[in-house]
Amino acid sequence: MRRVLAGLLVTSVAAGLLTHGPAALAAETPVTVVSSTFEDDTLQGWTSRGGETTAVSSAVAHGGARSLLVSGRTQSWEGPVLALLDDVEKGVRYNLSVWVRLAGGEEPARLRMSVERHADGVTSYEGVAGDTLVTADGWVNLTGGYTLTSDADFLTTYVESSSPAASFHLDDFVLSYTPLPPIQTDIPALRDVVPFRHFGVAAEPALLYGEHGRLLDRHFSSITPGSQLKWDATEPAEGAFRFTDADTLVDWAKARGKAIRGHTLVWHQQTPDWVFKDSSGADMTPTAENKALLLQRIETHIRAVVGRYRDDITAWDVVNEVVDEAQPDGLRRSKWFEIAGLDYIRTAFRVAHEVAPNAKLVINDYNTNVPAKRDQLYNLVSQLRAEGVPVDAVGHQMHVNVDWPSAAETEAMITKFLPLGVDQQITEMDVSIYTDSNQSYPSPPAASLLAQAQRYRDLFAVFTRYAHAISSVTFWGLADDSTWLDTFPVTRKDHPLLFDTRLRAKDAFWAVADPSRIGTVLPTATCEIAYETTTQWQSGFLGSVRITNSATAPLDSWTLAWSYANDQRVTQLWNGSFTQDGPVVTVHGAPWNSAIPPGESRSFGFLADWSGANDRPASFVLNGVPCRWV
Ligand SMILES: [Ca+2]
Repeated sequence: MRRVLAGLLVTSVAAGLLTHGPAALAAETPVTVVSSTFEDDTLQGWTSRGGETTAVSSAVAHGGARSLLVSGRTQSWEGPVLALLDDVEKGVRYNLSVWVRLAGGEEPARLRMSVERHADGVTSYEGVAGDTLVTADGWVNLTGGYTLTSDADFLTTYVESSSPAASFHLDDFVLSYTPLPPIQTDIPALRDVVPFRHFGVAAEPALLYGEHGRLLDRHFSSITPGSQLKWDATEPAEGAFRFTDADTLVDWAKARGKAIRGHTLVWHQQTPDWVFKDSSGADMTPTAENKALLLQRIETHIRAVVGRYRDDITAWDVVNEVVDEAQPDGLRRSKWFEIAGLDYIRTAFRVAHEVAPNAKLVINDYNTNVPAKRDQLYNLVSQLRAEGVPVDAVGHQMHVNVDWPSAAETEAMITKFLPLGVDQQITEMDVSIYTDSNQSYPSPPAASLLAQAQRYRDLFAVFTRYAHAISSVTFWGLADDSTWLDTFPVTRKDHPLLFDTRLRAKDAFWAVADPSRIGTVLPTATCEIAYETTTQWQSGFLGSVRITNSATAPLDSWTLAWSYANDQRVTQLWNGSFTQDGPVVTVHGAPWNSAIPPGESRSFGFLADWSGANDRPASFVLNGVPCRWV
């Protein structure tokens, strides 16, 4: 499994896609906790991280007439920093947003925004917005989410640059959060209605709080720590074991009587470099000596990690993604394999079984519904079990999409392993709304969400038919507000899970809970927006927007909001009035076009400045309700 990213690039306007009901709508408004505009000619709490100079500047501004200018940098980590400890509450998901621009004459550079946290004498650096190309020609928005998940005694946010010397401006920083509505309690608890012994999600510490924690607790009977038990988290340096984050998840689950899946002991990713260095510190080559050293490291690692949770973790993904059907022998050419051959798998299972004889030991992989891969995995499991290697279960990751695989392919995946008498587990399920890397939807099309529900329904029908052979079903994430698919295989918003970005049950939820109700939560689009750039020139453009009332009731008045992804600024608008706050434009209808009868449309036009790029807004919200765009 790949890493789950905590960061989620959602603006305050886009955060409410597909939520319905008064409670959800009332909670859509973001609450600003901190904002920095520098219009009072002070630093507003910002300081320098190092020896650079931080000062208010009137050379350029994103909003108003002033910005912050950082100059005299000599180190990449030098940059403006703001203390947040007094402003941030544990367990709340915040959005951080700031506009940056290089000082005049600077060569383009990559800037990023991060959080620095100190706790128990340990310093952590957590990314909020990744490296983003910035120039001296226009403002660029850095934005991302952050949740503080443990007590801290120091917490700051800062902006730095890959280019040590670049001087840059910063303006319109906002720290905000959008309160979540209470979770639905009038829907079935999934763990009570599915036939599987364990029904779980991959969890991060941020999911244990507030409404996320309540949703997780209500519907699921098992968790899989998403990244906290991987080798790079538990043994980043040889013999230096670290269990703080894993303990947080394990303790939470134990206190609520939930099962815990361990993920993962041996994988070709997220393994520190030191594991593959020989005794002199050079990269290992395939020698008998190096093989012995590598197997010894596997044994030491597994004894420590599995041993710590011997009484708590009921299943372990002992090895992950070891099959490569393109190889004649079906075995992935990882460093593990190149140095130790199949013995790395044998050793991992043997030691795990010695330490935790009651845990189910799993060989976990993706695309096990592809016949060539499935058959190579079958051959490997057959061989290992014939040798007496304690492989108890096959893990099917099930990272699939709305079009694939079919129920028949999935049934063939399950039935292939039945003769071996092994347990089977669905370990990382999600159903992407995308079927190729070129697609990117500003908001999830209703047809995709319906297809997704039907896919979940068909695949769960197979799992249910073979529930006697499947002890566990786990999703790779809790809700659509945070999924690793937002950045894999490309960056775009995905919606692959059972709950939406506001934690409301989707049709995909009903596909699992009660398929007869699929379609009952499909959004009834009440508005459609046509947004057009009519004319565009070097620094400006002319735009038009048409709003269609597709509901059955008349609209007496309307307020439309959207959020620009680039540095667009509306300067004039007709047939309405407007305000712009950072990227968010809000338009009220003029007296003569504020009423829209059902089925009719009203339009307005505007003039705006742009620089860098002029992408259309990702989403539109009319009177607090997301619209369909056409
Ligand atoms: Ca300003």
